[in-house]
Amino acid sequence: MTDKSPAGAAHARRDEDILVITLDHPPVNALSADVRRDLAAGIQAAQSDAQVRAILLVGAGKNFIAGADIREFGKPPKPPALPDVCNQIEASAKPVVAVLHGAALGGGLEVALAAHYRLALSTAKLGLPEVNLGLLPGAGGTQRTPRLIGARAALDLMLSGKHLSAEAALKAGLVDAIGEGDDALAAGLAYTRRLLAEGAGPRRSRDAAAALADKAAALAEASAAGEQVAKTLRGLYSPAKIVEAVRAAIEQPFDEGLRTERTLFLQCLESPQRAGLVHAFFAERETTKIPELKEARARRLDKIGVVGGGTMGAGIAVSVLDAGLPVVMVEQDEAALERGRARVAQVYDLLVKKGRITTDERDGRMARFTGATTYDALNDADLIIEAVFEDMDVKLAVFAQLDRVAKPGAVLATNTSYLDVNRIACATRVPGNVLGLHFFSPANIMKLLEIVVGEHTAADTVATGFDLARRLRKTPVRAGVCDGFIGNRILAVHRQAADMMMEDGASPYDIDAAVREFGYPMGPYQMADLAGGDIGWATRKRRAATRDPALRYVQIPDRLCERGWFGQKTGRGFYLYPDGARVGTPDPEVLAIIDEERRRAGVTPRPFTHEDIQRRYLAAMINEAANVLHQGIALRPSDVDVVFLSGYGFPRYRGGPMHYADSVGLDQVLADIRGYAGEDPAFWKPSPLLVQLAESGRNFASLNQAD
Ligand code: 3H9
Repeated sequence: MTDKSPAGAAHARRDEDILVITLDHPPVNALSADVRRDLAAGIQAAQSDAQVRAILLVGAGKNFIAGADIREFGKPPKPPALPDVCNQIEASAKPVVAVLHGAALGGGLEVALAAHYRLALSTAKLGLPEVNLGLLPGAGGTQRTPRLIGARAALDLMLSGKHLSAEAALKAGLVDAIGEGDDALAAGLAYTRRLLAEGAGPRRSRDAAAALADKAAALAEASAAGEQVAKTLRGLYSPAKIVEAVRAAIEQPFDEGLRTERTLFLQCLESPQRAGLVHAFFAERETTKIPELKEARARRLDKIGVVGGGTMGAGIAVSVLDAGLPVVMVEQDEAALERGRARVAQVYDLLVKKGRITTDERDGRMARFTGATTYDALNDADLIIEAVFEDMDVKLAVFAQLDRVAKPGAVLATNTSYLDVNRIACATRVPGNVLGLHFFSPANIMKLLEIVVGEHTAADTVATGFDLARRLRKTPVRAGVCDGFIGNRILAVHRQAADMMMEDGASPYDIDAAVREFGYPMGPYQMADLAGGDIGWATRKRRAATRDPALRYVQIPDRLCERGWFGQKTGRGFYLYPDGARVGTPDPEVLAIIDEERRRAGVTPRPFTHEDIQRRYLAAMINEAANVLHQGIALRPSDVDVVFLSGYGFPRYRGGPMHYADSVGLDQVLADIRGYAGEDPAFWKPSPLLVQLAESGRNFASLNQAD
């Protein structure tokens, strides 16, 4: 072997008559400007080197290439552009082979599609997930993929952003062969030698014609996808552009199609949705960057205890069983335990029915589940999660028992949504072992896990909470102690803003519609009906004694709860749910109750446009989020964004409330709040952090960068 060039982001060396270009840009070989430059130089050098008969592209480390370098989006472009590099690869006079292993995603797959032959190892994950970042495959992917696998399969890949296994990719026609073992270089060299021995020359995807030969059928597939997008991916910008690009692949010659793709890609790149989605991508990867993980390691987790077999306890148990860990559930008596076990079994039976898991998988998971009616059964658990009734005295009693039975070093977690984790910790002799693990319902589905760090919580207890989150495939966010932590504390405030608008003249149906129009899947009153009005009512009653009398209190939700209208589960709440319907219909009686309450409160109703509603709702959310940041309850603005994106349905393409606030401009948000303060200065108090940032011309993102 001869070294042809010094090691760079992509380095080339000859192995007999094959030039091996290794993409070497940790951690995932993203196609940064340096990688593109070196890759292009390698391809060019091979053309004039008489000793080179073929070129092999391989990734260093675990991945081929995870795509374009996402960090470069929004910055001035640096040549060479990726589409040009792909065209250069495809134009090579000598055959180019790509060996795909680990991530071969986005621009990474596009590089491979521009190569002449593709070998995939069993570790390969192939996909065009640009849609998740508000983009479309912009390096020829929208033109080459349909030519290789047809319009329907290409659209499915690009609109879903899903990953394909090597086998699925072979079946689809995206790769030519599957290689043995996990040594990408060895497998790639062997495959390339075989191709050379067979006399294989360049074979260009741009010339593949069979898959789009039936133009009319392909156009019909594109139209069907367009209709589907309009229905199911409502509000998203890039999916329609993907369909348009595929249409160009069908109707236009290749080079013209590439130009169309470029125009559409640049439109997506400039869109605020791309900025929001890329922000969300990085924000989710930031949440584990916390001080405790720098100084401590997680404790060992082999067995998990769950106290309480209600909806929450059962959901947590399923989540833990899914992760391959054994669970022991403790309930107060046999009947309650049986109900808890039945809830867990019911989840798995449903998954079997839907074909998501096999009966063997269900049985395997249930075999890891044990139940008990005494706390002593928890004495060998490494981490115990309490999920009992949301009442401080009940929780204190449970923690006193856990303190008695838990083995030394066991982590004790409370799943409380609001209560003081510091007080709960003090019910034990080892408050350093106690933290909050706030799961969201249904706990086996919702990604968000707030990890609540109390004043006594030890760093390795926190690290263990994050390790559990990783194993459960949750998105963990570190939160400090306060009433409601990050999410529920902020929610309480913007829900209050919504209630005030309801009393002042907007109907709950107007408010829900405006919030949906903003991009939420449902509005706050639909959400309240789904969650059950009794839960919020209990919290309001708990807070009644400590409520600030200067703050306005809207009684409409209480009036509904007093009638037993708790939402879906009782057949009516803010909406009517006749005959167990899951989608509610507006209820004239609710409107009459609201009118009555307005009269009682002496309010003359006034109209609110959808824009008015959205502005107030968001301003209240952003202002309280700023308070949460100011008080150190959340470590950074992007953590607040993640909480709202993964736990509360905030539209992902808007990046989360903090990113959204930056995009609107903090001076604008502050001006709105100051305007509303004229009506109600007690509620609309600008957060000191918001004032400080707005008045110094800074934004929330500047705080993300500071840490
Ligand atoms: C594209 O290709 C556009 C083209 O069509 C057109 C261009 C003209 N760039 O997720 P992890 C970082 S769009 C930069 O924790 P995992 C990530 O931030 C792109 N950085 O690991 C993290 O950094 P840190 C289409 C990237 O093993 C570290 O790598 N491609 C990129 O759980 C590890 O990541 C995609 O959308 C990137 N492309 O998952 C794929 N990718 O350590 C996006 C990752 O500082 N990537 N990083 O926090 C993924 O889906 C996952 O990262 C992957 C690995 C599956 C690869």
